[in-house]
Order: sequence, then structure tokens, then C-alpha cells
Amino acid sequence: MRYNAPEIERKWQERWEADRLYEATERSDKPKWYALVMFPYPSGDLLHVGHWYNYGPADTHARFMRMRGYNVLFPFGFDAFGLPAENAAIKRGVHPRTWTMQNIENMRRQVRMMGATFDWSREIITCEPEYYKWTQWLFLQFYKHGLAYKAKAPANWCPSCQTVLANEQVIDGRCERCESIVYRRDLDQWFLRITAYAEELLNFEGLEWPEKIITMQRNWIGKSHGVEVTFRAERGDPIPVFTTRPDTIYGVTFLVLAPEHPLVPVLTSHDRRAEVEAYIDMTRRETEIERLSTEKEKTGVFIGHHAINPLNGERVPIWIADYVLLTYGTGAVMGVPAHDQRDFEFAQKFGLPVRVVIAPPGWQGEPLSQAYVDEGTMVNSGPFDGLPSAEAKERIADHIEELGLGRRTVNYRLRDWLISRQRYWGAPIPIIYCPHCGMVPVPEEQLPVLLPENVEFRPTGESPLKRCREFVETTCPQCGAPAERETDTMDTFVDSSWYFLRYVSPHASDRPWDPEKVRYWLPVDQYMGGAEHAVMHLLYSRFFVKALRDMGLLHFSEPFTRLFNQGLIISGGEKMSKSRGNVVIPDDYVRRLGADTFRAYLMFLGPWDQGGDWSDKGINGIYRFFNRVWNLVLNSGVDLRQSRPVVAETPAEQDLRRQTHRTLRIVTEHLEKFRFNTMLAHLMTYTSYLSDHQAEVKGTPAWDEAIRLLLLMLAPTAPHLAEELWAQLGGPYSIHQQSWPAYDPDLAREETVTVVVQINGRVRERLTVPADTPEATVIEMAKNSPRVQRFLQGVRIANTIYVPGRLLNIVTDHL
Ligand code: ANZ
Ligand code: ZN
Repeated sequence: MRYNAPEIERKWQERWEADRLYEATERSDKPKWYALVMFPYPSGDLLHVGHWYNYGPADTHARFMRMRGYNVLFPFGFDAFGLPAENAAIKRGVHPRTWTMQNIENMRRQVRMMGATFDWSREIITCEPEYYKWTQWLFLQFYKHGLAYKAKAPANWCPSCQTVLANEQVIDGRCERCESIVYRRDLDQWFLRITAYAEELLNFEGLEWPEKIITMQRNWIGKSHGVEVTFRAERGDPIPVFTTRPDTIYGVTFLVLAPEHPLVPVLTSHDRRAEVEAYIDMTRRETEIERLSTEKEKTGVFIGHHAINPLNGERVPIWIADYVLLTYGTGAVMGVPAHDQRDFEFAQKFGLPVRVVIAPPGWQGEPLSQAYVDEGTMVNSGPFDGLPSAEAKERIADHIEELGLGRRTVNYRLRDWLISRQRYWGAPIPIIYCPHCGMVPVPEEQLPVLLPENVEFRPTGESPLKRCREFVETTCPQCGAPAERETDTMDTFVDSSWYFLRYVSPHASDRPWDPEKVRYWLPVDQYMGGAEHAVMHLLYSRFFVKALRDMGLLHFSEPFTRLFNQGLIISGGEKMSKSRGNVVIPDDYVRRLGADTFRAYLMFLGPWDQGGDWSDKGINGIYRFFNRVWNLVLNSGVDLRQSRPVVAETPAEQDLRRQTHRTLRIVTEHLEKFRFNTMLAHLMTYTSYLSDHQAEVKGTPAWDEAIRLLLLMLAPTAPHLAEELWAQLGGPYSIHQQSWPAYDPDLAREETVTVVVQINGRVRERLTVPADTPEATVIEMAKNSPRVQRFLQGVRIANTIYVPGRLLNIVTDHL
């Protein structure tokens, strides 16, 4: 019998599905385990290698946890709203719903080919009214609790299309359709008040997350401690500035306001007006990223007015410049060119004075070639001269507070989350505007506010909802007068901020989730997905959970206890994308070699968090490995229906048992830590060992045990192959309902050896190390031993001689 992977896989997938093997229930006395992968966006691309790289290993881990005795929930769904569907509609005249549903059907079929343990009975699709009804309901809860509000915010505005553009639609500052220059224009938009949780979001206690993601979120939230101190315009207007460096206040030689700062029109002198306005106009066309770029040459304009430094009474000019943002701090900066690099470049460009107030070590009064940003000794700072700058920082802050010139404050970079999209393919924001009552939330019992199906997609980019009268025209829920609906829809990240809650009761029709089930399943125990979501989805979801907790709707504070970021599979050195034409679709490999081989091959490529460059070199190696397993097991003569006590009589049997239990220990440990590639390497070595030694041990209880454990160890990684062989040997259905085997710790113990360490031929230390420890590690361990270190002081290692597993001699020279 030949290993016919596709046939076997089809057979078992049908059986598992018919038996609903992977449906999760709360009625279990096992501990729960909620495993989650980031649900895909059903874009036009088919399910590609990148998706498999996420779902395959994630499924292996979920299977492992299930065998370990956990009650596992492993759901799947689709993040189905979003701009690409609408663009497809505009380009190809197909309705976004049709396009999306077709893609979902394709992707679902492809995901099913994997034979993963996804519980399909829980599938959710965010563009279905039964889902987005609750997205809208949640919006209303945020609104009621003051966490959703409307405010003016700059949007990308195309003057010729007369519409707002998404950032992706602005190419080099121009509209992607008509190439007009895009302006930033203030529009009324909806926000969620994530900043209310800035401080709590900085607390990552109890989360087992990659340090990298935590750091990214920390930086994104960007908490900084500083002082808000008020300068005054010569006319008298107060100009508060935010600074993290009060110690530099005697070094201020100018002030810079954001071009949009409300005082600019007030303070600009008559003769500077034209130039100032032209500059403001120019900055309106820049994105925030451009404005913050450190590469860009500094620009700015003097507005013709001065301000007074409250500490030394000095008169300094007021400028505007794009590198100062209105939305951070107070929108105004005290310019200290000697100690801030941006201010330094600005002063150089415009010939403004640079005054050193913190002396670098050994400084003789010479001009600086760049800003000195470190600590030093205070100079040119009146009563603070001579103090270390760190101390002066506190003293000057005290002084400012005592004089009532300002106070210590904390600032966050985090901004509220703009969720308005002037788009069709999203969940409508459930708000009505009444000429008498103003803004009125849609009553909960009237949800969902359905997206009208029959709309017209025009290439202007304007939301079709705006022109859909049957949608816009409604009556006020309060007074019954004719009123209009909000036509903005929600950012799709709102949909994905709570989907993990919906999975526990995906069909609940009277509430977003069943609280009992949420209490049982949540938080997610293990989330697995890409790092690209670090500061958006992963932060938004944390915010949602905290806000919903404070509304009394949830009992926990963090959505995802553990997070693993798999690496990126690239192709030809680049990220896979349709436009580059380098997307690898697994289907052909799967049809030819099987899903088990394809999955295991991806897992074998390297550590899961590293990803790698795609190439199919080596996939046949995995296929051959599975064929070896196939032949070995089918010719093993083992009958799983019989069980005998496992005793090992001969040395060969004893060795076999040691190999078996040692492999089991390593495979267990590596699965726990997502180290799939090394896990597979050990299974390969073990399989070779079994082939090589079968003549000596076949027919013994130790051999039966070896084959049985081999299949159990393979089950999470090659689920179809393991199931088939298990059945062939008469094992009880299903292998996926067996417990993960326990190794015998005595047999599994790492074999150790004692290495004698000599220095110039004299024994100084004995190291106990695992038998196969590499030479470099032994040398490193020896050097770290205090007993060896004593003899290495003041000498140089000239040579080392290593006799594997026995002796290390270190030969030294005098220096
Ligand atoms: C004077 C100064 C002197 C500053 C010095 C730094 C070094 P973080 O740490 O990111 O909070 N700043 C304040 N508001 C700003 C705005 N709206 N746009 C651009 N820059 C702004 O940065 C705080 C520092 O960024 C503040 O401290 C201010 O420059 C600048 F030797 O004040 B500093
Ligand atoms: Zn009304």
C-alpha cells in the first residue's frame, strides 16, 4: 500500500466533520484553552503560503493542547468589511457583498484543505447583519458612556472629487484618481476615546507577549513626563509650551508654534501675513509623517511677534514650523537649539542664536557642531549655574511651579481613534440627525441599521450612502420629525476589536455574546498572528476589553493572555503581494503531496517566529520522511489492540526505550515552546533510529511502545497520516482523542558526561554536561566557572584542546 496523501486526507476530513470531532462545548470537566488565529481579510488573493504559515503551526499547537487534556476552542471567521471590496465594486462593477462572499467561499474551501481543527459551527463573517448589528450596539454603548464622540479632525480632501480620501488613496500628495493635490481639511468625524485608557494600556502585567510588541505599544502610547510652562507674547497672550527639558529653559532663543496654532492669526504682524499664510497652506498638504521626518530640511516662517521667557525675561522671536504638531502637548515649543537637534537644525537654517546652557564635559565655550542632548553642568542659567543638569531639571521644575508659571504634566503621543470612514462597505454608524433634537442614537431595538443593497458605485469615491435617499431619509426616534442618518461607516478595526468575544456564542440573536460562555472561555489563552498588527488591532482590542469591563459587560481586563508572532514568509526577498506577482498558493502542493507534507514543510523551514524566504526545495524531503514513516509503521507488525506491560530485557530494548522517551520529552518541550522545526528534526532522527534498529527489537513490547508513541507524537503535525496509520494498526478512533503520552523521566533523562577541565595540564574543574554538548559550549561553560576563572586572570588563552565528552585542556600564555 502506497502513501496516497490526498486520498487519505479527503477521507479523514469527511469523517472528522461528520463526527463533529472539533466542535467545542462548555460542558467539559477539562480546563479550557482558547486558541485563536487572526481572522483573514477575504481579499481577492487566494489563501496563500502566509496564511498557512499562521494557521498550520497554530493548529498543530491547538491539537497538542487538546491531546494534553484541554477543552480547546479554536474558531475561524472572516474580517469581511473594508475598502478593497468597494474598490473592486468600482473597478469591476461587482457588488462588494458578492465579491466578498465569493472570496470567502474560496478561502473557506482552501482552509478546509488543511484539515485543521477549526470549529466551523462558530464561523463569523463581520459584514453579516447578525454580526454588525452588535458592532453597532457596541458603538452605542461607547457613545452612552462618553467614549464615542464627534469632533473636527483633518481629513485628506480632494478638491476636485469633492471627497475624503483614505491615506492609501493619496499617492505622493495627490489624489490617486484625478491627481489633484490633496489638502488636509477639517471635517466632523467620529472618534473612540482610547486616550482615556492610555495609562492602563501601558500596564502589560500578566501578559506573555513578545517584548518587541510590548515596546512598540509603549512607544506608540508614548508617555512622557515634563513641564507645561507659560511664555507670554509681548501683547500679553499666554503661550504655554510643553517641554521634557525644563533644565534647558535659559537656552531658549525662539518659540515655535504649530502652523495651525490658534494664536498664529492673532499674533502675525501685518507685513508677515502673506508669507505666513502661504506657509500654512503648504503644510496643509503634508502628512504628519512627512512633518515629523528627521531627514527633511527644516522650514518655517517668522510671524513678526516676540515672546518673553518667564524665567529670565528675555525677548525671543516667535516662528511657525511644520515640525511642531498642533495635536501634541500644547502645539507650541520652546526652541533650545543647543540641546535639541531639530531646534539646532532650525537655528542653523535661519541664523538664530545657539546658547549652550548645559556644558558638555571638557567644553571650552567653542560653538557646537550639533545639539548636545546629554547631561552635564549648568551654565548661562542664572542661579542654577554649576548644578548637574539632572538636579537642575527638578529644581527648575519646582521653581516654575512655585512661581505659578506652570506645572509638571504628563503627555501621551496616543491620539483618540478616528473611526469614521466616508465609505459604503462598513458598519453604518447608528446615529440620526434631527433638526429639532440634534444628534440622536438609534434605539437599540431598531438595530441593525442595514446597509442598503441597492446603491450606485461611482468612481468619484464619494460614499454611495450619501446619495442613497432611502437610507439617509428617516424619522427622528425621539420626536418623529423627518431626520437624516449618519452616512459614515466604521473603520473595520472596530469589527475586529471584539470578534474574539463573538466566537463563544456566534449565533446569539438577543445579545452580542452569552456572558456565561464569555466567563467560561475568555480571555484568549493563546493568540497567534503577525506582528504587523502591533499598534492597531492588538491595541484596539485591549482598549475595547477595558472599556467594556468598565461598562460592566466583561469580567476581565486583557483579551489575549499569550501572544505569539509568527515570522513572515517572503518570496524572492519581498513580501508576497498580488501586485508583485510573487504570491505562492499552496493548493497544487497540497493536491500532489498532501496538506500534512505542506504544513510540516512550513514548520520545518526554521523557527516559527523567524519566517523565511519561500522556496520549495526540500518539500520532497518532508514527503519522503512521511513515506518512511508510512512504510515503517505498516511493516512494523504492531497491533494496537493488544497491550502488554512494557519491559525491556535486552540492551537493545533498553536503548530503544531510552530513545523513545527521550524523543517524547524533547517533542513535548518543543511543542510547548512552538519550536516546531527542531521538534521535526528530532522526530526524523528518531524514525531513522527505528528503521536502523528494527531487526533487533521488532516484536518486543518496547517496539510496540515505540511505534505507538511515534504516531501519537506525529498526530498534531501530520494529523491525517497519523490517523490513517493509527487506524491501520487497529488503534481506537480517533487518534486525535487520545491523551498526549507521558514520558518516563528516568528513561528520558538526558545522558550526561563529566568533562575534566585542566589548565596547563592541571585539573581545576569537573563539568557535568549533556552528552552531545558542542565543544564551544563546553569551553564557554569552563570559562564561566569561578574555579577556572581564578586561573585565567592576567593571562591569555593560547590554545584549547578538547577530547569530546572527557577532557578540556586550556593552555595559557602570560600577557
Ligand atoms: C524644549 C527642549 C529642549 C525639548 C531640549 C527637548 C530637548 P517627547 O519626549 O516626545 O514628549 N515638543 C513639545 N511639543 C511638541 C509638538 N507639539 N510638536 C513637536 N515637538 C514638540 O518630546 C517632548 C519634546 O518635544 C519637548 O521638549 C519639546 O521640545 C518637543 F533640549 O522642549 B522640548
Ligand atoms: Zn427629533
